[in-house]
Amino acid sequence: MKGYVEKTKALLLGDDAIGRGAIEAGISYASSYPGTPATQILEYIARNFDGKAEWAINEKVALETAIGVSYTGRRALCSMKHVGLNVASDALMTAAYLGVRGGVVIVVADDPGAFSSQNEQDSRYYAQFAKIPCLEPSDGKEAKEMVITAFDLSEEMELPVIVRVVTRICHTSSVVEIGEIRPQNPVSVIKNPARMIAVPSNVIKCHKILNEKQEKLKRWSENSGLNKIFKNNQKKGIVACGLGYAYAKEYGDEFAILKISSYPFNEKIIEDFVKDLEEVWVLEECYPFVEGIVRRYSTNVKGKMTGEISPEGELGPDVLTAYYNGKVSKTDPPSFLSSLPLRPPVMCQGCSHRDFYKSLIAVKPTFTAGDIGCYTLGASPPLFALDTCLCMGAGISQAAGMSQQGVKRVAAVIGDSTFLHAGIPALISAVYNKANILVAILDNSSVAMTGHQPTPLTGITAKGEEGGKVSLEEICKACGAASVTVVDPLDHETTEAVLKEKLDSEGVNVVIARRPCIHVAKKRKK
Ligand SMILES: Cc1ncc(C[n+]2csc(CCOP(=O)(O)OP(=O)(O)O)c2C)c(N)n1
Repeated sequence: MKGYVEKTKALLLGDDAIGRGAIEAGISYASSYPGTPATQILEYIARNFDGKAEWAINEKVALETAIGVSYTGRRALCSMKHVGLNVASDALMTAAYLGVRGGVVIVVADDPGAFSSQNEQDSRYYAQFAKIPCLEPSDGKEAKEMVITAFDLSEEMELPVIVRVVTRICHTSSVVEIGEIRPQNPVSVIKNPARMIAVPSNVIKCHKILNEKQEKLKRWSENSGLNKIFKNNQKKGIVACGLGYAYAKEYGDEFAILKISSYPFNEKIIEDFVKDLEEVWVLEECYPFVEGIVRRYSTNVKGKMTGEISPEGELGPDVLTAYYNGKVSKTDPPSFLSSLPLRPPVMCQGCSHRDFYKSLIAVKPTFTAGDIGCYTLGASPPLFALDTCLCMGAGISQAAGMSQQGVKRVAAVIGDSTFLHAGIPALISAVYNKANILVAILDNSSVAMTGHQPTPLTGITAKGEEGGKVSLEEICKACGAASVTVVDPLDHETTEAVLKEKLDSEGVNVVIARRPCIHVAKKRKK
């Protein structure tokens, strides 16, 4: 096990602690798609767990596979970054209706401050939307314990359970207790159509069962001890959710604290807490999810809805001090960050994406729809080579949309992993609807952006073993591309000539710019 280990204690990164929690909970399976800040959870499990730990092709597949494992009666962990839950949400909403057998825990890592993400959405709304429980730890130590609790809760309620963490928990280390590893559940396959087949004749009954669980879930929160009041005659108080509790403790003498770690909860605890308080703060990362509830029980609330705390960005440990010193305005970054130099990401020296962009710029597309990965940095100066970036897989569809309105010489640029994740349906749709676009797939043999994870194109698994291998050229041909041409982006002359020809051609033409990421190439040489 990586990290400093002393008898039954270890200093572990938050993500590693979560991975350890899942192993101790007796999982039989773990699945994920890379995404900062959640990536290391699966990497830790792949290194330290003898059973199956897999990179799925996207988050929806990861969750669906976990549900399949649950149908064998065994426990499965599924981890992802917050926007990954958007992709998995179709499976999640109905899985909540049908329920699970073996425990299914979904660890979702939100990214307040959007340090490495396309937005700063709040996953607690997904738990509420799906009517399932959500546990929210305040540090890595709690995260490990809550993953174990979440598996027990999942099996008790027969529901998937979300554990919501944030960047500062995933990427900071804390001392965790190393516990025993629970034996895995035995495999047992039981057919139960009424709870496994979401057809109209079943879903209303399933919805009723889900609705009936809601009161039970609130009672569970109440009895769990995870939501707790610390009050000692103070006149001011803080409702602290998840990481907010770590910040609230900084003000623990002067402020009473209500720690919230389990949703849904009985609102009586809020009512009891705010009674007699002259000032109530709500510290929660991302959106004012709990603040809206607190405002129903007190008129003395300070938080994101009234601007005492910035509704954008992350909180930071000095959130209240900054307010009392008159330093907070809605647009300021947290004051503890303003003292640090900005370090925007840049393309690595020698990155072949830069070579590709040189050729693309030279052939002057009318418009270039981009996507998400290291190659998104091509949108920045001095290249200015991309005109859009929305979500994974969107570039091909956006380019097709422009082409359908008669815009000529439109290009889409997408990475190999992003293409497999969400680009294939977009490519098929563009072919089917007769778009005229150039699709450039930058194949660098890895998911470089998130730390060089392997892809099915490399045929290497999350555990570094040999897996099945798929061919990018064959996929593109099977999708009906008018042509598929492979170039080496370092060969500027050929790349430029091919791009020029394909930009002016009819149909959907795919150009694969293939060159392993320099870091992957270095590792392979070693
Ligand atoms: C739904 C979703 N899942 C995960 C991510 C995290 N993520 C950003 S880019 C990317 C893939 C990058 O790999 P690739 O397309 O091969 O491009 P590269 O970085 O290697 O150039 C991932 C996994 C995300 N932004 N959105």
